[in-house]
Amino acid sequence: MKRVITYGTFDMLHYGHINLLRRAKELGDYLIVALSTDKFNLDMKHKKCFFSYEQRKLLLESIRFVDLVIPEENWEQKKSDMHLYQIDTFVIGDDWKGKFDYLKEEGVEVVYLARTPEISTTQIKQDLKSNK
Ligand code: C2G
Repeated sequence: MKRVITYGTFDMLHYGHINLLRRAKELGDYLIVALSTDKFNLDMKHKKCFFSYEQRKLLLESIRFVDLVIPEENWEQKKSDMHLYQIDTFVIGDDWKGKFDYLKEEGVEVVYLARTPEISTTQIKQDLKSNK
């Protein structure tokens, strides 16, 4: 069984996130999503989420591509996660291209997938604000 993992905030879930999760699942048989906690988002990613961790987790767990949701609490956990969850492939959007190549040393394949253009949580918030 090929085990794939990805990491993210996934706030205000949209089709760009779904495109990523669908393609991530296509790379294996079992997809784990490490979901950024509210504390990690606030303190380290400087993101204030619209939905709480529990609400974002519920949404992700409802997606048929997703098999398990775990907390992402810091930048450093990825290395140990690869072994803890016996990961074969790490995947993330290409806005992170090159940033996680060091995980190859843990024996995992590292894949950067093209982002879906024009959609982002920030864009949604801006459009709503300007009544687009
Ligand atoms: N994404 C995408 N297309 C978009 C928007 C997002 O493919 N239009 C992808 C991102 O590249 C990422 C995933 O969806 O792989 C989740 O996006 P975010 O919630 O913005 O994740 P991010 O804040 O980049 O967190 O340790 C890694 C970080 O936690 C990644």
